[in-house]
Formats: sequence, structure tokens, C-alpha cells
Amino acid sequence: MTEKKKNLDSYIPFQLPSAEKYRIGIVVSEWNDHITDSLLKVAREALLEQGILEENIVVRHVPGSFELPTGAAHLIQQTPLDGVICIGCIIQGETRHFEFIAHATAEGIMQLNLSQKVPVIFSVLTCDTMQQAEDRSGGKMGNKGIEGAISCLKMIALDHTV
Ligand code: DLZ
Repeated sequence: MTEKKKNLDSYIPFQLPSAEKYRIGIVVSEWNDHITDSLLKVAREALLEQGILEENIVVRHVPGSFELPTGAAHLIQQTPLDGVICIGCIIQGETRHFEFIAHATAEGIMQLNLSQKVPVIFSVLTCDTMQQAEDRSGGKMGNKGIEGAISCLKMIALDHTV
């Protein structure tokens, strides 16, 4: 039996009670910006479709994925938010930068989740090639920006239903 892959690209819209009152921060890496712009666009569209108000979406840019946790921490301190989505794209190169940046980014975001009251979502592509990133930001593998948005709303809903 083949196992069905599970992702949120084709999510079933769900009702987030009082979606219009939630404020979402999105921190976006400028590195590989043609990929991160595309993830941001679709994440924002998914939030709006789910009832989040345009004026309640706060977007901030940081230089690279390594700065995503710091950017998210600043945003949480600056403005009241119910959730944060970190968007980045890390591509394997000739050197070991990939593993250091990817590990630090994931670890930093996890630390925020454990230390802050709001969910902080890891919406970071970690790809071997640019083609893989393009496939996942509007290509044949869909657009993973949707997953970031829906994961954020699901974590907010979790907090508001228990
Ligand atoms: C330096 C660097 C490299 C080589 N590659 C990437 C990448 O593929 N994706 C990404 O988001 N950022 C990259 N960066 C930048 C680092 O994340 C960071 O911005 C710099 O090291 C400065 O701290």
C-alpha cells in the first residue's frame, strides 16, 4: 500500500472563530527573494481567505533566513500579535553554509515557540537546488506559503479552543 503524502497545499478551509480580530506577523527573508516573495504572496492570500483582515497582517523583511528568529522576536515585542510566520529559502551551495543557517534558523524558531506565548511558524524551504525551491513556491509541488499560513491559524485555533 502506498502511503499518501500529507500536506496543507489543498487544505480544507476551516472556520477560525473571530478571525477578524487576529493579528498575524510575517517575517520574510530577502535572500532568494523571488522565492520568498512568492511564498509571502500566497501566505497572505490564504490568511485573507480565512478571514484575517488586511490591516491585521504585519510584514517585516530581514536580510536572510538566519535573521528570521531575531526578526520574529522583535516583531513580537513591538506589536501585539496572535501568531508569526517566518518565510525563508535556504539553498544548498558549495560550502557548509546551508547546514549552519538551516540549523540555526530552525533552532531559533523552535526556541521562540517554547519561550513566547504566540506560535511562530517555520515556513522555510531548505532545498538542494533552486529548481526544488521554484517547484515549491508556485511550481509543480504547489506553494508552501499556504502551509505556513494554515499552520499558523491552526496553532492559534488550538490555543483558543483548549
Ligand atoms: C550567507 C547566506 C547564504 C550563503 N545563503 C543563504 C541562503 O541560501 N538562504 C538564506 O536565507 N540566507 C542565506 N545567507 C544569508 C544568511 O541567512 C544571513 O543573512 C547572513 O549570514 C548574515 O547573518
